[in-house]
Amino acid sequence: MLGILDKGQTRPASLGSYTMLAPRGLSRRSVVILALFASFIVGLFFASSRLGALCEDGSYCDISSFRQHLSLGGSGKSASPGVGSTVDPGECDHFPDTSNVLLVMKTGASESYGKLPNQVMTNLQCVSDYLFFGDMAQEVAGHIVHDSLDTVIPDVKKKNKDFSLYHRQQQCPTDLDSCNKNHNIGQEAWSLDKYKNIHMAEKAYAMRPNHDWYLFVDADTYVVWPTMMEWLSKLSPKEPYYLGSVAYYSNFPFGHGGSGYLVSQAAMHKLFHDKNGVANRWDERATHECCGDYMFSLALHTETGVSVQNAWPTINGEKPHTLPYADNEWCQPIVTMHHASAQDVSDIYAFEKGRNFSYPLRIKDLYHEFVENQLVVSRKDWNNLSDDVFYLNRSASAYSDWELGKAKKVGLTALEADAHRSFEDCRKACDGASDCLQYRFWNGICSFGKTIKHGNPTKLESESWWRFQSGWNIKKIKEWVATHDTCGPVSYPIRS
Ligand SMILES: *[C@@H]1O[C@H](CO)[C@@H](O)[C@H](O)[C@H]1NC(C)=O
Ligand SMILES: *[C@@H]1O[C@H](CO)[C@@H](O)[C@H](O)[C@H]1NC(C)=O
Ligand SMILES: CC(=O)N[C@H]1CO[C@H](CO)[C@@H](O)[C@@H]1O
Repeated sequence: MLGILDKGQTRPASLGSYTMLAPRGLSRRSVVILALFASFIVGLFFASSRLGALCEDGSYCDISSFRQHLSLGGSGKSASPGVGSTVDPGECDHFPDTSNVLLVMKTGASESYGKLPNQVMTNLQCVSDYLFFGDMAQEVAGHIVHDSLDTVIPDVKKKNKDFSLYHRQQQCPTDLDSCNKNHNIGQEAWSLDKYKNIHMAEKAYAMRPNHDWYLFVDADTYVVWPTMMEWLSKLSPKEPYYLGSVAYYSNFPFGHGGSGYLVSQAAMHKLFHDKNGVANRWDERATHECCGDYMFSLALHTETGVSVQNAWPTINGEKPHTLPYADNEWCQPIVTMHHASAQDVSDIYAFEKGRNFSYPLRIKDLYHEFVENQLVVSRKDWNNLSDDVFYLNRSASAYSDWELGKAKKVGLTALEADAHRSFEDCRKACDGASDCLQYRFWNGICSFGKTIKHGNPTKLESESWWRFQSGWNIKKIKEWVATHDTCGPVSYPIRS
């Protein structure tokens, strides 16, 4: 008791004064110490319960993931960053609550260092929960990448040259770039990739069994979260959904992986709940099939009967400079883009932030932000992707069946008949055709584009015959935009 008396109270004058003084002493130091102790206990309790929650759903129970979890807004009930976050205050103010979606991002060890840190620093800052899967266990700038292939049947991995990259990576005694330098890494990474998709879905579901939606994307996919969350709020995860941009392999439909695909809780539950080794049933088959996104569709359909539903162009494989800006897409909402470089991801995120993460983001919004001010009358060594109608002289070069198939052969106007002669003739023909907005000249082919596309620089060829040149009819494009720019209420794909 003495210890907590005020300095001047070392000698209790009397029992009476002591009992009078004691409460005063307690109300100062003792209260401070008790309060400190109590908050320490509460803090411990809180921390262990959060750790417990993390461990239960199969995640890592170490301190770094606990800290990461806190900084991502805990279990994601709030979009605002938590204590200890490196996210700027206010960054997530207008960002939607994404806590019912698990983002599963696929990468490979040869690209993960180049792509993941940029995603984490931009578009994933305010996302509540995500997992990275690759072809090797890694820690990239403090973020865990899980090996999706460690559970592939050992016999399939053995003596299979698809796995040579996998084994080499694990034995690499220096940085991976050096180990991969003298190999055809693009081809090797592609061959290994097809084994990942079903395994990473199975692992993600085991680690996080309770999300409403599972969104599978690549490391170069941009996700438009505000628009996607609005769309998903209209669909029930209790229905077995598998939504994507449909592609076909041997006539079998699947959701294109780079565009991303969404799988509802009900579909994931049918595929994986209370089952063992679902992914392993497909390992052998993958050795003689083409791709992982196709394998996932095949597995899901075979095991559950659920088929992909087409959500294109909302789920999209292009990005602002390669998207066609066309009648049927202009007003549509967009929630994914593919082949997004680190700069694309950073730029599109800055654009979204600048509009306070408002929704919907329509395809036309990307045109106005990224393309409109870049269009010029013509560009040399540039492919504007115009390929709707071709004009060519079939005896002037060795044209492919595809090119000959696109060529207009009958009923040519005088301008069209001359279009193949030069870039200038091609321009005149396009100017004279009411539906031609842009054109490209290359290999003696004049091609018209009836939609707006920006495109890419091309290799500088020494022979002028092989140099690309592209042109835009700015006046007609402006008129087209003006007549299409008013959109009605937004229409999301797939109705429940
Ligand atoms: C974004 O929100 C802030 C307030 O939070 C407001 O001042 C600003 O004008 C908004 N910007 C846009 C483009 O809506
Ligand atoms: C087509 O190409 C051939 C071979 O180069 C040439 O002789 C002919 O004049 C060309 N025709 C036209 C219409 O350009
Ligand atoms: C990306 C793309 O569409 N590239 C095409 C550009 O045009 C040339 C010539 O027609 C085609 O060969 C490319 O495939």
